[in-house]
Amino acid sequence: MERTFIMIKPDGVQRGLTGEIVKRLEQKGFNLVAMKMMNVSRELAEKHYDVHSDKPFFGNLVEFITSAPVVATVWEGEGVVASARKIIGATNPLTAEPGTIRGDYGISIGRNLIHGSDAVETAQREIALWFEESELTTWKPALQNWIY
Ligand code: 3AN
Repeated sequence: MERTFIMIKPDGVQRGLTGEIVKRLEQKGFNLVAMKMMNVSRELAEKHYDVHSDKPFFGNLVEFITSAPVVATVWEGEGVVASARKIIGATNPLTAEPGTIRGDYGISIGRNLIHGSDAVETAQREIALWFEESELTTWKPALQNWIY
């Protein structure tokens, strides 16, 4: 089954949106298989965002993500990578559709509340970067037959 990495960023945690964000993904029918609150080291932040290392906002991005705790999660389900990106909404919260997490709760591109892997291969890389294999559970909700 497909998996994706979703991180509630420091602004999402500080604004008390952790429960709301988890709720939206849970109620869609996706299966939460790992979750931890943590401080992010500079090394982890730089690795996570290494595709942006030459961008002008890279320094601020690393500074921000290491500034306060985040909630790192892994979700499982059919098509979860692309579907979670839709639920999250466009990178710029001002252009993200209402009904998406960023569209409903954000204003600034530098404070867009949540990260979601952008492709299946990226998700595999990010899950391995953020979680030990032993932290990933494998369980199936009893309701699964009513979702698929
Ligand atoms: P997404 O998170 O929607 O996949 P990316 O991967 O393009 O977006 O960007 C990663 C993160 O970098 C974004 N979540 C945002 O916080 C930050 N970012 C992207 N573009 C900008 C920008 N022009 N100015 C400031 N921060 C940015």
